[in-house]
Parts: sequence; C-alpha cells; structure tokens
Amino acid sequence: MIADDSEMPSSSGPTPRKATQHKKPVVIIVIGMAGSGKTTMMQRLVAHLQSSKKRGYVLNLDPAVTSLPFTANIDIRDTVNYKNVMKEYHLGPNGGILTSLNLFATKFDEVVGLVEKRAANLDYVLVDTPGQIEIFTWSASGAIVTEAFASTFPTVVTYVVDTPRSVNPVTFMSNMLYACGILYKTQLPLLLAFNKVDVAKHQFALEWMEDFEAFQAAVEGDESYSSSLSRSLCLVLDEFYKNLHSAGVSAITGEGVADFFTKVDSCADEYMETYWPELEKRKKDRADLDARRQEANLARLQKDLAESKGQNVVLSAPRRMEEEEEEEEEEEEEEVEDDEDAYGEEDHNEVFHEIGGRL
Ligand SMILES: Nc1nc2c(ncn2[C@@H]2O[C@H](COP(=O)(O)OP(=O)(O)OP(=O)(O)O)[C@@H](O)[C@H]2O)c(=O)[nH]1
Ligand SMILES: [Mg+2]
Repeated sequence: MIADDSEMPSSSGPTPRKATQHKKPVVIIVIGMAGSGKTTMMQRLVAHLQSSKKRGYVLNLDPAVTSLPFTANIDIRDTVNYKNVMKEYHLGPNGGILTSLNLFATKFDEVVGLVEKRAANLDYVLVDTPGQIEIFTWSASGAIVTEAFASTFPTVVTYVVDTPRSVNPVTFMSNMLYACGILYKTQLPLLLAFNKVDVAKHQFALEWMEDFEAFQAAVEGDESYSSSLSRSLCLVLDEFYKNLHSAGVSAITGEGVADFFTKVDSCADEYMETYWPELEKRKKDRADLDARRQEANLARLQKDLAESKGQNVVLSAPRRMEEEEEEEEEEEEEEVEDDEDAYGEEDHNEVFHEIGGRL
C-alpha cells in the first residue's frame, strides 16, 4: 500500500504519525527525468516556504541551466564554469555537466559546512539537480552529494514524475523502474511527486500502484513485448510500491504543495526511524574497531616492555605499522599529484572558483 495524498479518495495513506520527530533542517533532493518540472517545482516549493513563514535554503546543482526562476543560496554556476569545462577538457554537453558536478563534489564538505552553520535557523534545504537524470543518479558525484547530506541531516529524495506523459502504461512503468533504481541506490526515503496534475490527475497512477490487476487491465489487448514485460513487472514492483510515499502536485498552480510538505515530514520521520540508527550503528562499529586496534597496540607495547626487562624497547610491530602508514601516505600523495597533472592545475583553477553561500 502506498502512502499518498489524503485528498485522493482511493488512498488509504500511511499510518498516522505522532508529532514530527525529525531534526532540522530536512534536505529535499529533487530528481526527475528531463522536463518533468524539477526547476519549476523548486520555484513553487520556495514560494510556498516563503508564504508559510518557513525557512528554506536553496541549492542549484545544475551547471547548465541558463536562468533560474528562484534565488539560490548556493549555485554551482558561481563555482564551476560549465562552458569553460567543456572547452578545457574537450567535452560534449553531458560530459561537461558531469565533470562540472565532479569538480563541485570535491568541495561538497564546504557546502555541507555552510548549511550546518545555518542549520539552527532552517526548516528545509531544497536541492535542484541537472536535467540529465543519470548524471546525478549514476555518478560518483551524485553519490557524494547525497551521502554528504544524508549523513548530516534528515534527507528525502523527491522523484518528480511528468504525470500527463505517464498516462501511457509503458512510460509509467519505465518511470517506476527508474524510481526503483534510485531507491536502491540511495536507500533514502523516496517521495514520488506526480507533477503537472493541472493537466492530468494522478488518480490512475495510484490505482495502478495499489492494484496490479488495474495496471494489467490497462495494458490488456496490447501484445507488444514491452506491454507483456510491463505486465510481469507490475507484480514484482508491488513490494517497491509499499516503500513509497507519493503526492500529486502542480508546480504551476501550486495545487497539492502543502500536502507535499506533509509527506516530506513523514519521510523525514522515516529517515530518523530507519536510516539514522543504521548510520549511528556504522559510526559506532568504526569507533569500536579503532578502539580494538588501540587496545591491541597497547597490549603489544606492554608485552615488549615485559620481555625487555628494563632494557631499551624496540617497538617492532607498531613501528612497522607506522612505516607502512607513511609509505601509504607517500603513495597517495604521488597519486594526487598524478591526478592533478591529468587535469592540469592551471586549467582546474580557470573553471573552479571558491564556494560561497548567500544568506
Ligand atoms: N502544466 C504544467 N507545466 C509544468 C508544470 N511544471 C513544469 N511545467 C512545464 O514543464 C516544462 C519543464 O519544466 P522545468 O521546470 O524546466 O523542468 P526540469 O525538470 O527542471 O527540466 P530540466 O532541468 O531541463 O530537465 C516547462 O515548460 C514548465 O513550464 C506543471 O505543474 N504544470
Ligand atoms: Mg531544471
């Protein structure tokens, strides 16, 4: 059963939660197919926050966008010049966007630092991503950005669906498979935003997700390969739909936006219940491992001292470890130098500027 818009009659919705339990701010990463309405939706979300006296911080991670309909606090275009990246590295448009994002990702800890500084005065952080979805979802930089946020703040991924285009069952299935891939890759709460409901209501999508027979009926009579594949896939995706929240919105008219934020809060609570404890556990495991290593070193030291019976001690094992560490560091430094040579340090400076956040 999916967690959906309470206005929708057929939706049974999630188990109602108590008061919001998540910490703040909540990061909303907006992802979606090209033209699904991510940027327009960002504009709508920003306007909604302003009118409801909530405090938002806005990031643009699309280096190729020519004009933004909202003011971004941090804009990748202030740091990386996408056109210069294309020229300097002889890249096409997609390679240029990918490399710009990679360059920006190397400094993403600074971005998180800027947000952390303002965290006490923020309710939401909104993040717009490049139009070419795979550049964000299947790149190392996309993973760096997502993980940097997710390890610091409650983070929700919003997958924007072009609802009128998804009326076609095969297109709908392709979109759901993509959303499924994002859920697997990020392991974060996923909120489907069925956008453009001013053109086509998303009721059909809710029905297809709640009742696989309804979806099968929609592709009935179509014997093409993709339709019969969609029929089989809808059974498999049943489990995936159970982990989803969804809301119908119109970025143009503002319909459903208030409900969208209620769903975001619900997802943030889910993050605190499932993702956060997992993250804490990983941190604790790492700390335990460090403590065990320290204990082992201490035991070795005590053994050496006991064996030496007051003579000078040669701390063989820990010393070996230190030497190995030094060697590793030297190797790493060499690798970094090689990487810098590959990109060319001067070129790097020409396209890359200091990251700064606007208040
Ligand atoms: N009718 C309607 N049109 C919309 C809505 N949201 C976006 N659009 C239109 O969809 C088109 C694409 O919108 P964008 O916001 O640029 O989409 P995007 O996903 O950011 O696009 P890229 O970044 O290029 O991938 C524009 O013409 C918008 O006006 C909506 O809710 N309703
Ligand atoms: Mg856009």
